[in-house]
Amino acid sequence: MITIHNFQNGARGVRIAWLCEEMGLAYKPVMHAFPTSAEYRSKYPLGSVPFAEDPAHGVSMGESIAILLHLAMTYGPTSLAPQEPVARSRMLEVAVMSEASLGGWLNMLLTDRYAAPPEQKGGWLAGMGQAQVKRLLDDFATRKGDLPYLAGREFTLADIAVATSLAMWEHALSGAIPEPLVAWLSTVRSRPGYARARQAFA
Ligand SMILES: N[C@@H](CCC(=O)N[C@@H](CS)C(=O)NCC(=O)O)C(=O)O
Repeated sequence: MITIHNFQNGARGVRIAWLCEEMGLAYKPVMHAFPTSAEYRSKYPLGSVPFAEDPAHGVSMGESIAILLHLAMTYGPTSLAPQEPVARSRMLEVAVMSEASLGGWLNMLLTDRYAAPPEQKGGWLAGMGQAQVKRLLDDFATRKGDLPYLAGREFTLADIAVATSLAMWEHALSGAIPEPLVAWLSTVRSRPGYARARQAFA
């Protein structure tokens, strides 16, 4: 049984539960308060979420995209992580971008909005962050073009990765979704696995 540690409604933990739902993998959701406890940090010293345990394979790991890839590689193959090199490269590029590029700016904006002292909010870097997020969302839209999904014709873990990043952008940062991504986002969000994954951490 895979254990997923997360905050209540934490989008990055939901993305792991969503992949498990899509793959039919059993998982146990464990909810933590912020800041995380000393007991949690004894398992995962960074103290952030998500963190996953997969005891059947002796695995304990953080970084949500790495966890998605671990699960897809260990319990696949499925169309969520295509084998064909071109489709796979698109899936990997978009999935990694969702955290290495988009997620970094989202975290900076979340810190500015919810943790920065009032007199320091909304500075030059926050303006740059807003502009960079919009640039990345436009890039996702360009990559998708007329294709149904971000990495091509199939729904993949890249769609899960970006759709959950967009939940942070839309709901925690009041960000707008660019028009070319609206229909795609609505389609992927209507998947029953997404509703079940959100429910697990509600
Ligand atoms: N790149 C990491 C980001 C993890 C992250 O920033 N998690 C947030 C919650 S979504 C968090 O734990 N923030 C509190 C902290 O870092 O102490 C991932 O994808 O797992």
